Parts: sequence; C-alpha cells; structure tokens
Amino acid sequence: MSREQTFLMVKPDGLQRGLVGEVIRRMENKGMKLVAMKMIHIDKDLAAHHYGEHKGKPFYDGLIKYITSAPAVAMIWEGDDAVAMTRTMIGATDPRKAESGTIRGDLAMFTGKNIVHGSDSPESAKREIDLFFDDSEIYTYSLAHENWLYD
Ligand code: DAT
Ligand code: MG
Repeated sequence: MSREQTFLMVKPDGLQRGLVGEVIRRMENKGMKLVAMKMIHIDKDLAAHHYGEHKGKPFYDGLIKYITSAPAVAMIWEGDDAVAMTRTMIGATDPRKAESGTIRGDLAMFTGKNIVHGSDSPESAKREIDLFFDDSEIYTYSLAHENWLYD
C-alpha cells in the first residue's frame, strides 16, 4: 500500500445530470484528498490522446463525440491505494453489471453514458494527470483529520 494519486473525471453526462457533487461527496466521505480540480471542455485532440488505447474499436467514434460534447470536471484525488480504491468505488464499465454501492451501479444505466472516468493503473494515472494538469495546478497540503484515516 502506498500513497498515490489518481485521475478522476465527471464526464459530460455526469455534469449535465447534476452529479458532480455526488461524486465528490463519495470521494470525500471515503477519505480521499482532493489535490486538483477544474472544468474542461475536452477537444478532439485531447480526447484522442486520452482514449488512444480504444482507437479502432467499434465504439471509438461515439466515445470521442460524447466526451467532447459538453464540459466535464477533471480532478486528482490522493490516498493510499487511490487508483484501485477509486476504481472499486466507480464500479464496472457497464453500469448494468456494476454493483450497487458503486457510482455507476447506483447512478448510471448505459455503458456509453457511465458518468465518470477513473485511471485503471498507476501508470495510466500518471499519464492522465500529465495530460490534463500542469504541475502548478496540483496542490500539496495536509488534511487536519489525516491521522484519523491512517495509522
Ligand atoms: P472504463 O471507463 O471502465 O475504464 P474502458 O477504458 O474500457 O472502461 O472504456 C472507456 C470508455 O469507453 C467507457 O467508460 C465507455 C466506453 N466504452 C467501453 N466499452 C464500450 C462498449 N463496448 N460500448 C460502448 N462504449 C464503450
Ligand atoms: Mg479505462
């Protein structure tokens, strides 16, 4: 277990549906620390970089259209095991298969509109953080209650 950062984004459907606060609330309640956050309307170039691994798949064009369709909210969250923990909280890619209690399981209906993106590995997290944020946008600070979250 190690302290790490993960990239989490409320995608256009999440923002449109008024679920930004709900996603942040879940992360805060868990004990994660917010270290960067901004609104961003993703352009085609950034979308192609971010979803490069999916280029050529049948859903790729639709995915790029959706992610560039309206603003999103990009965040970096920090905590022990933050990448895997956040993926667990997000749930399966297909909301119909995502367990109750997860963000997608509780709040979404359809793979193509599954509200949030979260990094799937520490390597992806580093790549995505570099893609979306300058170092100057990422904050270093301590939370007063940190000693009540960890030994
Ligand atoms: P995740 O977002 O859970 O990391 P992924 O990286 O495999 O999932 O895919 C990225 C996004 O692409 C996903 O959130 C929604 C879309 N997507 C993936 N598989 C899809 C499919 N079979 N049909 C439609 N959209 C899909
Ligand atoms: Mg992914």
